[in-house]
Amino acid sequence: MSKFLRMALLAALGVLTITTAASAVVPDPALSTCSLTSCYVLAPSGDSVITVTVKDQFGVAMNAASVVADFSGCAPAVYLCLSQEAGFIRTATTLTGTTNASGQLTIKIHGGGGCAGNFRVVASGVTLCSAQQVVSPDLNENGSIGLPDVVIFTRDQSSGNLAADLNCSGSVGLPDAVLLARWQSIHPTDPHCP
Ligand SMILES: [Ca+2]
Ligand SMILES: [Ca+2]
Repeated sequence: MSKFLRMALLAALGVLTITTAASAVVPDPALSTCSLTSCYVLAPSGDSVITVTVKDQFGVAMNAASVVADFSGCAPAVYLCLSQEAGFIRTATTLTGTTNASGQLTIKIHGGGGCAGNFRVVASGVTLCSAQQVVSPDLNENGSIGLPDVVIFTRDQSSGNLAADLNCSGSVGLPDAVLLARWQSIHPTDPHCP
């Protein structure tokens, strides 16, 4: 092998190594941030906003990373309204958006229903955070907050069903009833859930 050919092969190998390293950049949950806690309140008005900042294993903000709010671990008890915020793609159980140049994304989810399951926020295939309980003031999953929800709430309060634990306190009581009344007063409906 000539000296020239050997140098050319080494140079090509170097490019290949660099390319492989660059493609291996993935989100690092330890360096990223996510505001989702263990209990999430899902409402037609999308009040419970989740904010994420996606960073890779080098601590560098990831621009244009795909971030999925994944309710598949909760389906079919949870529904997502047919209309969502601009820039998001909806399926029956997921809502997908894209980070900005700072690696940030604000996720406002319009939906209802609740479950004890696994709701995850996933960036480029890596789980950033998760909630084991999803609750909702829209207890009958019809896209609005009204009398039927109050009826179900009363039943859940009697039975201790945490589906009505609207303040994620671990029990159903007066504070949750106050929250439901407030929702019914301020956000009984939303244009995203006709
Ligand atoms: Ca309802
Ligand atoms: Ca509560």
